[in-house]
Amino acid sequence: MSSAAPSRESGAAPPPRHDWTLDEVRALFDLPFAELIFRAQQTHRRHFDPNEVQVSTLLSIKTGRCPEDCKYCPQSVRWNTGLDDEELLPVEVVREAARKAREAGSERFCMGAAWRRPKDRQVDRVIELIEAVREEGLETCLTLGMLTAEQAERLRDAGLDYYNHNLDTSPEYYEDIITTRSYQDRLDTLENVRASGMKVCCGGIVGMGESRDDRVGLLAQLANLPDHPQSVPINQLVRVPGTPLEDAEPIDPLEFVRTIAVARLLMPEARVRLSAGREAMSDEMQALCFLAGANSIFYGDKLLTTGNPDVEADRALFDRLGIRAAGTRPPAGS
Ligand code: SAM
Ligand code: DTB
Ligand code: SF4
Repeated sequence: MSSAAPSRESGAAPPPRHDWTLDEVRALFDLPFAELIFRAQQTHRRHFDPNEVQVSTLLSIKTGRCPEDCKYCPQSVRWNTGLDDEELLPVEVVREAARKAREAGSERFCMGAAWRRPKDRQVDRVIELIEAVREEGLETCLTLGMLTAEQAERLRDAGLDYYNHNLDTSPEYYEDIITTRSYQDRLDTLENVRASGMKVCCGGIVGMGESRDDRVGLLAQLANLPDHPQSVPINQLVRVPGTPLEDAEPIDPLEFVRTIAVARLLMPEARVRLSAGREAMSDEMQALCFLAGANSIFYGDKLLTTGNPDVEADRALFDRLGIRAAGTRPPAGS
């Protein structure tokens, strides 16, 4: 074996569980840091190459004036965040953005719209966008808000690979954050997406002033879904001026790393995405997150409306850590 080959954990992996109790998840969070990270890294190596990270690019295809009241979100019509609103983007603009993302090395193109739920005629327009992105050779992901079963089936038929819909936080903390759609509404949309056969991208946000028990509750909800989401974005709140959470107490960085590690242990086969908030993280903290089992990021200098590290910074980070983007191969002989 060449010295650059990652050591993989051998032995049969236990089957994924869907019956986690809150006490069990709490006990993982309570482990000494070194023990938690070691276990997470062991689990990670059973299922993934630890030196490979999946990269996706985000584009806001419809920006601002959202009727929902999510307290973290710069796009809610209720908060004055100085955002430039934009109607649904034309297909050629989206195609061009997808082409650039592919040229930069991105594998998946994720499009987000500031809607509560799309109307059927809006789904028609979005299907044209899916087709254009597919023609550029990228995997596709959408996040449009709540979906009916029929809409999910139409998107699946158009070739959509992933649908992102987050639970955001624990059921207990949820009403402190959003009042215009319920936790159950979210579970219903997730069920519609799952039943359509599309892959599910579902995670949450930390650093919103929630307690550790809320982080425990969020991860237990995700892990106890009928199937684990294939992709689990863990967002660190981007504190946008004008939103009610602009002054939220930042989360302790090591507690964030613990959240990643517990997500990896609960959902061993999922891509755990180190999602929003990386601009505020040091290289060292991101390295710890990868060590804890994160293996996906957003790539490109913008998320939906807020900033993200630029491609050069991420290339330099990957080089420092010996990480390569999924879908790329190391040079022969290395
Ligand atoms: N409107 C759709 C919805 O909410 O279902 C899709 C777009 S919405 C912006 C997608 C996700 O972005 C939210 O569920 C939330 O998890 C995340 N998000 C929004 N604002 C954020 C912020 N300031 N910091 C971190 N994550 C954020
Ligand atoms: C997810 O969990 N995070 C992404 C994606 N899914 C759509 C969105 C992050 C948004 C951060 C705030 C913004 O840029 O507007
Ligand atoms: Fe609207 Fe989505 Fe933002 Fe909530 S998170 S306000 S639903 S765009």
